[in-house]
Amino acid sequence: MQIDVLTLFPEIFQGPFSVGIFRRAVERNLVRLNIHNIRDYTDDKHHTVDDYSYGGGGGMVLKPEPIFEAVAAVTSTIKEAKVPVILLTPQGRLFNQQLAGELAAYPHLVLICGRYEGVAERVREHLASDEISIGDYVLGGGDLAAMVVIDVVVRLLPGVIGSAAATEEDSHTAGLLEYPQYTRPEVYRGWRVPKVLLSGNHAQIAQWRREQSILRTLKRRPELLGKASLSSVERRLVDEAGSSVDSA
Ligand code: 9D3
Repeated sequence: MQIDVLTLFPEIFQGPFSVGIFRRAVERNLVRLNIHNIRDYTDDKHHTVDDYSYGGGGGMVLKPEPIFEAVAAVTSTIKEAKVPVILLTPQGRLFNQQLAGELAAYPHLVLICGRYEGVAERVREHLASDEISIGDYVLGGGDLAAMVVIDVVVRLLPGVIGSAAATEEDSHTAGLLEYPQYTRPEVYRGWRVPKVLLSGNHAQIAQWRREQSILRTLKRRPELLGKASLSSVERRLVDEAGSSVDSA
């Protein structure tokens, strides 16, 4: 997958993507990340990227011209007919794992990061194919939102996460919170590891973990259980525990 990002702050994309899983994915040519400075696509002496809002009030608005020019420059090098051009904006479709899955199916993405008080409406109307928000809180700009989207999408690309087992486990536990995890020592400051985990009985361990996941989800994020795929036995566990959620 190739990802092109248009931003006013290219520097902030350097850190997170030069380490760990993402870096390895780049080295193995599973993903290519190109960061473009919107300011490079201005043609006036002062490289102006923003302007006042028609009608007055509010703050500055990102001008349409540099963003249109930048997208044209990027897409002119791409052969696919339909490249999603995604505007990160608080007004967008709420990002989640499902939307990440949809984006991961494209060979190419273009992400536009806004700043200031907003992006010219004509970018929204006539350039962006999609608008995405990462949650109901106010960020300083779209850059961190784009980085979140990239992080989540790239993990879904084939071969990026090492083992098929990990991805399979993810789908098995989809929609549930994680079970408690323990490592050595067996007793730390008097806190013991649950006995079942030391038993060596893998079927029993799997069952305990599954149950912990379900009960923890019920207690902390009950709304997730609607979409999770549970067996009829597990549904009954939820219904029984649900009437006394404190026990979870
Ligand atoms: C009073 C109007 N403000 C909207 C709440 C203006 C405004 C504030 C901050 C407009 C943009 C921003 C910067 N945020 C983003 O560009 C952004 C964002 C976000 O703030 N939250 C969640 N997802 C996203 S995606 C892009």
